[in-house]
Amino acid sequence: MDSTVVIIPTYNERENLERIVARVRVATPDVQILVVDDNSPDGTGDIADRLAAADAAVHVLHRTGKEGLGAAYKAGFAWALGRGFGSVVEMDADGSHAPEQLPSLLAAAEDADVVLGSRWVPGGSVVNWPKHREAISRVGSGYARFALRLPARDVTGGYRVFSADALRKLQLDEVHSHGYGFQVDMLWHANRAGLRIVEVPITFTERTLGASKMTGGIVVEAMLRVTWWGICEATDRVIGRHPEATRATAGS
Ligand SMILES: Nc1nc2c(ncn2[C@@H]2O[C@H](COP(=O)(O)OP(=O)(O)OP(=O)(O)O)[C@@H](O)[C@H]2O)c(=O)[nH]1
Ligand SMILES: [Mg+2]
Repeated sequence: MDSTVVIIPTYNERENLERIVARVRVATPDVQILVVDDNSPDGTGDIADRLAAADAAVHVLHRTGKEGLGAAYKAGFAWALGRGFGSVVEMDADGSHAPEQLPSLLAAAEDADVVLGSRWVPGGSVVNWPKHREAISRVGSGYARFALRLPARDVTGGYRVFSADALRKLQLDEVHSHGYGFQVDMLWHANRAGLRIVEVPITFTERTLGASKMTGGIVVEAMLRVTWWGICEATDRVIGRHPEATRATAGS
């Protein structure tokens, strides 16, 4: 089956969920939606159940408690792969990722294993983001890109398309990050797996409803992790254990 599912992780997104699901359904009527809710105290899971009952294209995965974005996505990926979807989209519930731009990401996915919605390529932008958030994101992205030699400008974004084959090659059980570092971790593994990664410009709009789950601690944790991965990456390259080197040897 070559169909697509959009995974929307939710934690306390009561004000946003119905609207984002409706926008996805209008922008891309052929894709399915999976809401992965971590037992949100605000009742988001009940809203998701109601939407799923009213529309056969909407599905819900209830998890017992908040375990972070990475754990929610990994559960969603397993659900999608188990049902034979051909591609899987990551999208936030808070409206930062415009469903109206999904067709351009899906078009790019025809020739790529991984498509990154990107704020930091020509044509990409951020709307209503405080300057300090933009600075943190740009510096964090630049640092991770440099430390891990990632072939992209926006390495922390969460609006992405993965082919099912890409997810299978990625070795998801080696992606351990739960919080903000998850997106970087995924991209790092994708690059090490030799996958074709392309960026597509997006307009990222700051949430207007609900609360951010981002904290200073999450940013610091992500920076420390990236530094450690950067050391692993550099060491692997020096001792010739890097997958790129192994592939080059196997191919020659
Ligand atoms: N299931 C689940 N979803 C989560 C969890 N943490 C965050 N999310 C969802 O992941 C998406 C991104 O989280 P946000 O709080 O928007 O994080 P962010 O986009 O980095 O921060 P802002 O830009 O301030 O909104 C949203 O849809 C959240 O509801 C979690 O632990 N479990
Ligand atoms: Mg957000």
